[in-house]
Parts: sequence; C-alpha cells; structure tokens
Amino acid sequence: MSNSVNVANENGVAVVIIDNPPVNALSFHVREPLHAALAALRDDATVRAIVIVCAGRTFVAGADITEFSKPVQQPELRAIVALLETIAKPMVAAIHGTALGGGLELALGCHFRVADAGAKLGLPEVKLGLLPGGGGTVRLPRLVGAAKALGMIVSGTPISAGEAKAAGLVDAVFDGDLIAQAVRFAGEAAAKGGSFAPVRERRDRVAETDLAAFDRQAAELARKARGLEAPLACAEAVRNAITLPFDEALAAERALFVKLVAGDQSRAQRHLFFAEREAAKIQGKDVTRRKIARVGIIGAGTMGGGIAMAFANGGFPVTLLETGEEALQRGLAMIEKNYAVSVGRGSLTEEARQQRLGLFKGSTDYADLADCDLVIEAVFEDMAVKKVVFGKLDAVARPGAILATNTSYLDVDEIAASTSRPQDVLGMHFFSPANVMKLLEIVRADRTAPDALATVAELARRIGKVPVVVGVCHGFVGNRMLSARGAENEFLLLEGATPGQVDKAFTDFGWPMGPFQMGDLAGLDIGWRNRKARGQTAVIADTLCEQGRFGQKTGRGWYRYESGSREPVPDPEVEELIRAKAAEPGIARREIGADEIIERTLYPLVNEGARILEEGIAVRASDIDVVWANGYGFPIGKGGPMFWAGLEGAAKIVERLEHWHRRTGRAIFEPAPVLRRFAETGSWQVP
Ligand code: T1G
Repeated sequence: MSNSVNVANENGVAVVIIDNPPVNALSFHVREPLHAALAALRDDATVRAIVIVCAGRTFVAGADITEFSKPVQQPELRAIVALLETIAKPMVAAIHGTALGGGLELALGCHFRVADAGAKLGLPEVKLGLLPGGGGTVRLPRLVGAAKALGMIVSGTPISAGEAKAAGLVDAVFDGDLIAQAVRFAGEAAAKGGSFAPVRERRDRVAETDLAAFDRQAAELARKARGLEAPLACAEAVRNAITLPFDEALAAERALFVKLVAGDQSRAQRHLFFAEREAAKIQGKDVTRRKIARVGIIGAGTMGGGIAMAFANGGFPVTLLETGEEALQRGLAMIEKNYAVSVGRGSLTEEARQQRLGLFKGSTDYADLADCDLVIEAVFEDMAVKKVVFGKLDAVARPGAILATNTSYLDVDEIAASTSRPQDVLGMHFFSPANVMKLLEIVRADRTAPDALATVAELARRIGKVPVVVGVCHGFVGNRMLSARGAENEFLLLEGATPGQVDKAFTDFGWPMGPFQMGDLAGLDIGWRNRKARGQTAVIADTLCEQGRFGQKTGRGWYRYESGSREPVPDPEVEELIRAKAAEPGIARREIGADEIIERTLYPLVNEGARILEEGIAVRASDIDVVWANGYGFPIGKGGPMFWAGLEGAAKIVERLEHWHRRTGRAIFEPAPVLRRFAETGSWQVP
C-alpha cells in the first residue's frame, strides 16, 4: 500500500493500519491511500469485515491542522466517511490513545467502535476556533443523544472509554490486545450477518430530544462564549442535526466550517496551538534530561501549597517544608481542604484524593530535602529572605538537583549567585492558583545549564502546565508587560474615563474582566505595597488604599460589592475622588471612548512585547502570546498580543503610539524598533 496506510488480512477480516507519526493526523498522504484501500476492500469479496486501527501511541488525533491554511486536496475526510457508509460489511474502528476531531469522525463512519480502556474520545475542534467538519455534529448526536453531543462538542473536552461506552459512543471496551479483540469482534459481527445500519440511519437518539431543554442548554453554553464564534456555530450545527434531514444538516455543518476555518479567530487559535508546542522546545533540544522522581517545596503558603498540589496531581511525591510545625499544618490543612472541595464538586474521586494526599511528606527540617531531584522555593517575596533559603538549600540538596525560585519579580541571577551551583538554579514562576493556572514562566538565568532548562520544560508538560522560557528582567515577560498595559490607567481616569468604561472596553475586547475589576479581585493592597517598596505612587489607587478600600476583600475598592456578592457596583464616591484628584493639577476632563482606551493600554502592551523580543527576554513573539493567553486571560480568539498586533495592523499601532508619544511624552508610547520593523516586514523576527 503506502508508508502511511497498510492492510493486513486476518482470516477474511481486513485490518487497515494508519501509520503517520506522531499523532496519525489525517494528512493528505494518509487520506488518499486510505480512501483507495477502503474502496478496494469494499469490493473484495474475500473480505468479510474491516477493522481500522492506528500504529504508534494514538488513534487518529484529527485532521492535519497544518493543512488548514493550504488549498484543500481531495479526497477530503467527508468523502472517506461517505465511502465508509457505502460498505455493507461490518466496519470496526479500534481506538487507543486519543480519537479526536476527524479521527472520531472517521470512527463515526464505521458501524462499530471498540476502545482500549485507557482511550479518550472527543471533538476538540472548538478549541481551534472551528467545529467538527467531517460530519461529527450530525453523527455524534445520533449515537449519544443531542444533549451529550452538545456538551462534548461545545466544550471540546474528550471523554474516557468508559464514559463513551455508557453514552453509546463505543460498543466495547477492551483491556489487553486491542487489535486481536477488534478482529474477533468484527468476525463475530460478520458471522452474525444481517445489515449493519450506518450511524447516519440511526434516528432514535435524536428523535427523543426535548428541544426546549436543548435550547436552554445551548443558551447557557453560548453565554460563556465571550465573543468566540465557534461555540455558537457548534450549538447551531448540533441543533440542525436534530431538526433537519441528515444531508441538509451535513451541508449546513460544511458551510459553518468553511466560514470559521477562513476566519481570524480560528487562525488565532491555531496559532496558539502550535505556539504552545513551540514554546516548550528548548534550543539545543538534544540535551539530556535530568531524572526527576521526588520534588521539594519550600513554603506551604498559597503559592507553595498550590505548586505542591500541581506536582502531586502529576503523580510526584512531594516534600513540603515550612519553618515551623504550625505553619506546616496550616499549609497541609489548606491542601486537604482544596482536595475535599474538588471531591465535593465531583471533579475528583475520593480514591484519587486519598492517593494524592498520600504523596505529601511534611517537614520542618531542610535535611529532608536531600533526596529531592528538584526543589522549588516559594517563600516571601524578599531578596534577603530568598538568599537565606538558597544558602540553606545549597548546603543540603544533592549534587545535580535543580534549585528553582518561584519569584514573580526578583533577580534570579542574584539568587543563583548566592549558591555554589548557579548552573542548577532557575526560576519557575507559577501563577495563582498554581494547581489551576496552566502557565509556567521558566526563568533562564545567565548560568542556568541547558539540561536543567530542558528538564523543567518537559516536566512542566507532564504536570499539565504550558511552559515558556523567559530571560531575567523585572517582572519577566508577563508582569513586565502587565505594568506597561496598566501604566495609563490612572491617566485615563483623571482625564475623564470611569473604571466601568475602561473595564467595559476590555470585556468588549474579549477579556474575562477589566483592570479595575481585576485589581479589586486580587486586592489593591498588593499593588500598594509593591509601589511603596519601589518608591512609586498612583494618586487615585493610593488614596483608595489609604481609605481601606482594598477591593472585594473589604467590600469596596474601585467598585462597591454588596455583602457576599462579587458583582461590581459603580461607586459615586470613587468617581468623586477621581474628579477631585483631577482638579488638583487642573486636568480638563473629557469624553474618552473605547478606541482610545484600547490604544492607550493594549498598544503599549504590544510595544513592551516588542522591547522584550529585542532584549531576547523572550525567544519568539509566539512565546509572548502563549504567556498572555495562558496566564493573563488575553482573548484566545485574538491569538495573544503579538498575533493580534498583526490583525489590528502594526502600522496603525505605530502611528497611534507616535501620536500619544507626541501628546504625552511618556516613554511607553515610543515605538520599539522591532515593532516598526514588524510594521514594515510583517515579521517579528529579530535580526
Ligand atoms: N495536526 C497536525 N499536527 C498535529 C496535530 C494535528 N491534528 N496534533 C498534534 N500535532 C503535532 C503537534 O504540533 C506536535 O508537533 C506533535 O504533533 C505532537 O503533539 C475535520 C477540523 C493528540 C492530545 O485538535 O490535542 O480534526 O511540536 O506535542 O502532548 O473535524 O497533540 O512535535 O512538531 O501535542 O502527546 C482536531 C490536536 C483537529 C487534537 C497529543 N484535533 N492534538 O498531545 O503531543 S481539527 C485536535 C492534540 C479536525 C475535523 C477537524 C495533542 C494530542 P511538534 P503534542 P501530546
């Protein structure tokens, strides 16, 4: 046959083997021979049944995403699925690893699906700003019902083989030799004879749909879409599967797919898909990885506890160290409480909770860190304190152990220099809550060894984090750009905007919330302490804090919060304070529109990103996009600040930055050379 599709014959049961590493994507060079093989097997009278299986670590993980920006080559997946449905012999898809997107759609074209017990099945296209384009929105509801299909397709979250069996998506779940059992299953089906109804002919599960309940479910899911088109298109397509004849629903799915795949949102989300994988690649990737079996965490506070949970969730035994027994017990109690909450929510089984708690060892003795392969310090954000901790750690840690600091701002080079092994020191900047937030900034200090970096980057993916390697500077990539994004906030208020107007401009842009609501959630006192520590001021925010308005935790901040509510209520007292603070220097207040707000906050964000690229603090512009999409809620439908700059128009950004630079004289508006070059060349490449 071909390198990527081969056929074996087991006593009249043909086994079609797809082999396209690393994830058996349905690239053109797979589709063509697959179509040919199936057509031949259909017409081969010696063949009683057909099994489709994949070589390597997974079943087909979808269409080839890299082909979406190229002209379509025939046969498409739809043609292969349509061919499958003309085959009157039992067709069995044998699934191991992940059957995702086009891979599951291929399996939905078969009469039967059998799965390995560890398999996962799903239609994650919505995460790429798309919807299933190979008939999944029409066939899946026919097997699992409309409500289940809607949940799976709009969330894009795969389900386990067991759940798929219970839902009617797979017909059998096997342990052990999947191919042998699939061949036996197919043989028995052939022996049983009779006709095998393709999924397209099964109507009973959609016929039972309560349309009103379906529409309520769809409306609830759409409410969370926050400007993303794909979730709405997914819901519309599944509704069509219930209300329209099969072929009409299929055609409607196609039309929606063609529209989305050409759109900016899907381009942005596909950009982030590959950017995340690129970011995890360490220059000189053939360096050896150090063995990491046990992890130590110093500090059992909010960050330390969250980091410890992230590793236990990844199956790693954790030694959690605190200065004293009381602090240690407080930290362990917080971890137990967090797991209990997850069990209460049904997102964790009691058995898993027990298993994870069993991985923790509490200690107040540094000597207990001697058998750790990686130790992460998460103590108070003070250089002197950090140096004391690293001094003690340097004395006890085994040779070759990786020593990491979770600092958000401090100079990792200085911390490394306080040890006898700077080559083993790096930063691991987790985001709060560390057991939930996916982003991990890995800070490469001047003398950090490449194998330490590569080891931690790989480890990050094993605990479900999205790693990005960044250089040493104040605030690294994320927080440094965050300050640039916020630098104009007070000026905007003094000149006439309200906190509500600024926040609305952000939420309309697609952010989960704006800077003022975010400040109230995080606590205004944190920024106040940092400003004081750095001798900086913010006339309005400082005054709010002096009045004890720290945000949600005190019921008043930039907004008021009715008791127990997180709903921000505009507060006339704050607007009065702003007017008073503007009057002092005689600032004339005026109407400020959303465009100006975006120009004076997100254009400096992009500009600071360009400076970071220039300084080599970030290796790629796409790394910056990964940081902002995974750590700061940058709308994924816009691909991150650097990708968005391309959509927004870099020339316009430069022109408007120059405008504000002339008007204000403030440095954040001075266009960075790399940004000017991006405007001329369309490339963020730094020469
Ligand atoms: N197409 C092209 N390349 C892919 C790919 C795909 N579908 N999936 C993975 N890769 C590459 C990836 O870039 C990386 O490359 C390598 O494979 C290993 O991936 C018509 C429209 C399967 C769970 O959304 O979720 O079907 O960096 O590092 O962590 O309806 O890959 O090594 O050069 O992620 O073990 C729908 C996407 C497509 C699934 C494995 N499918 N993939 O995770 O490995 S749209 C998806 C994943 C579609 C139809 C539609 C994960 C994985 P490189 P990896 P992993």
